[in-house]
Amino acid sequence: MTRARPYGAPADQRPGPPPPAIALVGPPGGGKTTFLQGILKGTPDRDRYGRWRVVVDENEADLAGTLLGNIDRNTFPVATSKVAEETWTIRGTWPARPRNSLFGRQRFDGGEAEEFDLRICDLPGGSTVTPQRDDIAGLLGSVGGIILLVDPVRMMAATHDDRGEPPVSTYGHLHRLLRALDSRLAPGSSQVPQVLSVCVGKLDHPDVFRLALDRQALFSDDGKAPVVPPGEHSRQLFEHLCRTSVDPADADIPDLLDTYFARIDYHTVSSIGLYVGPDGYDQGDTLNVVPSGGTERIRRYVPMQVWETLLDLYLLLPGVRP
Ligand SMILES: Nc1nc2c(ncn2[C@@H]2O[C@H](COP(=O)(O)OP(=O)(O)O)[C@@H](O)[C@H]2O)c(=O)[nH]1
Ligand SMILES: [Mg+2]
Repeated sequence: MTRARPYGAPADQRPGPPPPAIALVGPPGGGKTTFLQGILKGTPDRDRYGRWRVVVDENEADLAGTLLGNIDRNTFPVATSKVAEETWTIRGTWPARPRNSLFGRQRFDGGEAEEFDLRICDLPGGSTVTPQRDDIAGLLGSVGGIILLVDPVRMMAATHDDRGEPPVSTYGHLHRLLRALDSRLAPGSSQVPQVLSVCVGKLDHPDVFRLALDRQALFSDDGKAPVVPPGEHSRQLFEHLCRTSVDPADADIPDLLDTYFARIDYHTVSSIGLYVGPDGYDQGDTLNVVPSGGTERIRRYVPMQVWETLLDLYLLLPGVRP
C-alpha cells in the first residue's frame, strides 16, 4: 500500500522499508478466496491477539466489495476465472498485557499499531502454476511468510468433488510452486528463507470434521465450537491426510516441505466455521452449508482460526520479533 505523504513534504522523506508480507497460496478451488472472505468477516480472539482489521486500499476495494456482498448473501465466492493478484494491508495492535494462549503459546505486549501485507495469487480452477506466466516466483520471492492452504476435501476419496473438473493435484501444484521459489534462491543456499504455514482448510466439511473427530484432534474450550489446535495436532492431521490421500503422490508432501523450509507452522481452519445458532454451538447441529436453489448457502459465517493462522505466522517472520 502506498503511504500518504504530506503535500509539499521534501522528497527525501520517503517511506521506510516495505512492510513485512505474507502470501496465500494453494491449488485452485482450495479455498483461498473464501479464506480472504473469512479474514474480512472475522476477527481474532481479542484477549489473545488484540485488535486487527483489513485496511482496504482504494485499488483493492473491488475484491473486498464483492466479498462483503457474498458475506451479506451467505454465499461462497464465485470461482476465479482469470489470474487475480491482490494485496491487502493487515493492521492492528497486540493486547496491552502479555498472555498465554489456550494452546500454550506466549502472546506479546501490545502498544504501537503494526501492519503487514497479505498477498494472494489466485489461479483459475483447473490450471496449474506456470511460473513465467503467472509471476508466482515474483510473488513468493517478495514475502517473508507463505500460507499454504491445503484442501482436505480433494484428498479424501469419499468427498472427491463432482463438479466435472478434476481437482488439481496438491503435490503437483506444490512442486511447481517450490520450483518457482527455487528460481529466486541465492546460489548455494539449501533451504528457502521463507517461513511456511501449512493450513488445512474446510474443517467444517462433514467428512473432514469426522476425520478430525476420529483422530481425536478436536478440542473445545468451554462449550465453544471445537478446533484443531495449531502445532502438533494440526501437523498430525495434515500428515494423515497426505498419507491417505486419493492421490498417492500426496504422501510425499511432508518430505518435500521439509526439504525446502527450515521453519514450518501448522494450523487447521474453516473459513466459514461450524454452524453456531442463536443458543450457541450445538454438537448435534453443526452443518453450516445447506443446499439452496441448486447452489449452496452458508447458514452463518463464523470463520474459525483464519486470523490466528495469519497472525501466528506474522509473529514468526524474520525481524518482526526479537
Ligand atoms: N465446507 C467448506 N467449503 C469451502 C471452504 N472454503 C472453500 N470451500 C469450498 O471450496 C470452493 C472453492 O473455494 P475458493 O475460495 O473459490 O477457492 P480458490 O480457488 O482457492 O480461491 C468454494 O466454492 C466452496 O465450495 C470452507 O471453509 N468450508
Ligand atoms: Mg479464488
